[in-house]
Amino acid sequence: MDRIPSEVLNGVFIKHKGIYLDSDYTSPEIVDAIEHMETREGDVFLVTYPKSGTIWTQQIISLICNEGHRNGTENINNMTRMPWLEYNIDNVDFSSRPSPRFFSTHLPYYLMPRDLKYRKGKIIYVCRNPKDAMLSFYHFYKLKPNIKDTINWETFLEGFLSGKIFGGSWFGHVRGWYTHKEDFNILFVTYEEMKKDLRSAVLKICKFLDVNLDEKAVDTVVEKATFKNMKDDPLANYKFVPNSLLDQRKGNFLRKGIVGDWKNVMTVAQSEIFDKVYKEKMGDLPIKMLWDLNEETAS
Ligand code: PPS
Repeated sequence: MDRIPSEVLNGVFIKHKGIYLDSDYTSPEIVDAIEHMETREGDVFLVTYPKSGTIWTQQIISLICNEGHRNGTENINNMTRMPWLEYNIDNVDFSSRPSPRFFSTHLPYYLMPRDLKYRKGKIIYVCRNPKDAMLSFYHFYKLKPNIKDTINWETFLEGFLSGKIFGGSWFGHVRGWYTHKEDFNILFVTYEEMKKDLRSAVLKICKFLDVNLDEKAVDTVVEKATFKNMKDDPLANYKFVPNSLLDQRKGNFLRKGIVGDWKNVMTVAQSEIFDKVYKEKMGDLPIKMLWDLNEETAS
């Protein structure tokens, strides 16, 4: 995997401190400033590698923490509720937001606000098995108007495995956050556990956030966070993002929402190459990856 698949980077991404940033919407200066951002006790940061269940978890957190979201009396989209740290496209003044503040980010652990290392603020890290994240990412690339080249699956796979892709390396991201978890007040959740048992995942997040919801409220959170309902929910489905940023005429952000879709696309040879890289880069960590809900195979 030494060859750099330049099509995957396509000129709009710039390398900065080990990751690739979308230079149309952020800059090294913006990212560097985040390290010095002041955090507060009540802050909640949702952290993911791209395509791992971010907007799903945004919806869950927002529903848990806002009665007005649960009962439909507030008309605020999830990106407004949980703005992106490094892609602050609406120029939100983070410092003037009332507590508790909520943020979303794809940043690696070492670029996060330094205060977080004093366990000031909570982090929810969502991880998805990398074969499904990669496939979801491949489709997402097609929605980004600032990527002009048509990228084939083979090339994308190379880019993903070598980490030369928007967001950087999946392996570096997950490994970094996992091995530095003691430095943070952090809850790890997986996309697959949310798929398997959404209610249990919601309760786990409630506990971490110190929010007590009655049975009915939990039911509402679960109901409104299903794939089917999120797809039709204008506050949650990211259809509010303009086509100039994300062209959803070419495909849906909420695409399939399943575990194991990679099996429909990856050849046996591609999967074997992937497994080899996975073993080399992650094999020493006690992380259990669920590649398919039917199989319960963990590695
Ligand atoms: S991004 O661009 O990084 O913020 O994307 P992200 O939100 O992390 O990931 C998008 C994938 O999450 C799926 N998704 C869901 N799956 C199951 N249930 C619900 N409710 C849900 N909401 C979003 C979304 O469909 C993308 O996965 P794919 O595999 O492409 O369908």
